[in-house]
Amino acid sequence: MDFTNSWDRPTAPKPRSRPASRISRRQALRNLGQAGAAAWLTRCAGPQPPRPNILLVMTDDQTAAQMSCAGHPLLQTPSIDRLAAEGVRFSEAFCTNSLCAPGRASALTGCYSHVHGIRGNSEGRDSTERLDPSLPTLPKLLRQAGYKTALMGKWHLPQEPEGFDEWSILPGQGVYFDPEFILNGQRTRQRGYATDITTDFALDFLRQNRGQPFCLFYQHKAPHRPFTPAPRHAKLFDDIEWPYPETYNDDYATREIAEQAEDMRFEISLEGDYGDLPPNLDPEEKRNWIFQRFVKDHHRAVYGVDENLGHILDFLDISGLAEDTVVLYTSDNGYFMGEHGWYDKRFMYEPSLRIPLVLRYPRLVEPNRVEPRMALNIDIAPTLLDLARLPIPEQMQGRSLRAVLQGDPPADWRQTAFYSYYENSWALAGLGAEARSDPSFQYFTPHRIGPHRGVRTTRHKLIEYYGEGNYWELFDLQQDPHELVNLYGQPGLQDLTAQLTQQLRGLQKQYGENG
Ligand SMILES: [Ca+2]
Repeated sequence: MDFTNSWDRPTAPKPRSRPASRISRRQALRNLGQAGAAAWLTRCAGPQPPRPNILLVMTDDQTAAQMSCAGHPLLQTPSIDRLAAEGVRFSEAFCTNSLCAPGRASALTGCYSHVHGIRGNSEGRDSTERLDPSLPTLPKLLRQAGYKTALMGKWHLPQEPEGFDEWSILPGQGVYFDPEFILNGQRTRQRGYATDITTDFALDFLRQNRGQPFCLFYQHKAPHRPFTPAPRHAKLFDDIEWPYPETYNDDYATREIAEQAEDMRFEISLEGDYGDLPPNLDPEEKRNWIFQRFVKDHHRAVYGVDENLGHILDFLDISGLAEDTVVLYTSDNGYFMGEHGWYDKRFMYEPSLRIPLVLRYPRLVEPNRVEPRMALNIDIAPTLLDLARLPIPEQMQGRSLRAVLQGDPPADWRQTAFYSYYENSWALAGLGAEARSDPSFQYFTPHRIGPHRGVRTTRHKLIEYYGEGNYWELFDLQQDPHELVNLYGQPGLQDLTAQLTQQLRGLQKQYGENG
């Protein structure tokens, strides 16, 4: 292990040169036209490739928009872009419960929160939650099949990792600088920046295990709050004013729950994070200062992730592993970056619901494609098992994306996505409807967001806030992509509402979710 990490280490400490053949191949991929794609398909129809290595890259609170391959106007993510250019980017990928620990548990198990047991962040009153140990998980199954398995970085589940031969994890949320890590059960202080250290652990594992099938969970704390970049990136974007989202000054008209969600407003909840907040600012100046700072730091932290991902991809190239390694890039949940005047996640609204999802596997997947079919975080485990040619356990509720990745999606591929957020659901216990509908009733911190569930189709979204007086929202995402006009209860929409409600109840039944 290299313990010499410095916060200000040079941006390219790993070998960056590659054999000429790797460069030629990537260039060839970029130049693939229709004829090239046909040749690719012919190649994919050949003999079965060797069993692939698995590299799961998971960030924390990164939005689907925070990638230059997704059209971000300011942030440059050349490493994620490489994966997208050499693989498939899912443009409609969603989490199923927009929160850290539940998202991680869903990726491990292929199950919804109410099945794997982690509904909240396992903190405070939710601290008794445990991942159901009887469930099959991706690392356990791969390990049983002979893979060497490892987990490096953020874990955030309330019990020790299982199914991994090696693990080096941040305790809980972890910290960015000189963090404590738990190495196979032993606590040890590391020197440096968490994103760099996590990468060094990952590279060490790859160097030592390149000769056998491996599965590496490479999971970053970044860009989670307090959104702290490496000092070498701290000045990025300093010379620009970050553009304000269209919904920055949302008045929450027609959305009562959103109006009540004051703790989601960054000027209310983030002021304490910034000791260098200038004095004597008026409220609007203060609000804008905090927005500029938090949104820039968040993107700077993603910059560090992308830079480090580049070192990992370079290593796969240099080692000759790239062709036979499935690389899946995602985040545990989406995030509000000032939309609706908010930070954080939780709500089923689009910025929080959407996650980045990019997969590269040169042996089977045609490069440079954007896939618009719906993918969910519960699809990750079944997909990676399927690509490893292992059976998918019945308990997994997601579906393998393999056929979708190969451009031959099943005719019955999902047209609806089910979402359910629970944190604070314990606050409902023992409270009748009368108490919950009392205007003075509030869910507890953090964020005071009550439990809700919903269905998203390719055009509409119906949300049921069942903990707050049976409040509903209906959005037409085609006419109202920013979800500003709640159509629920409007004349002429009874049939649509009934259809979506039926779909929601059908999905609850399908997944066994009863609140
Ligand atoms: Ca998260």
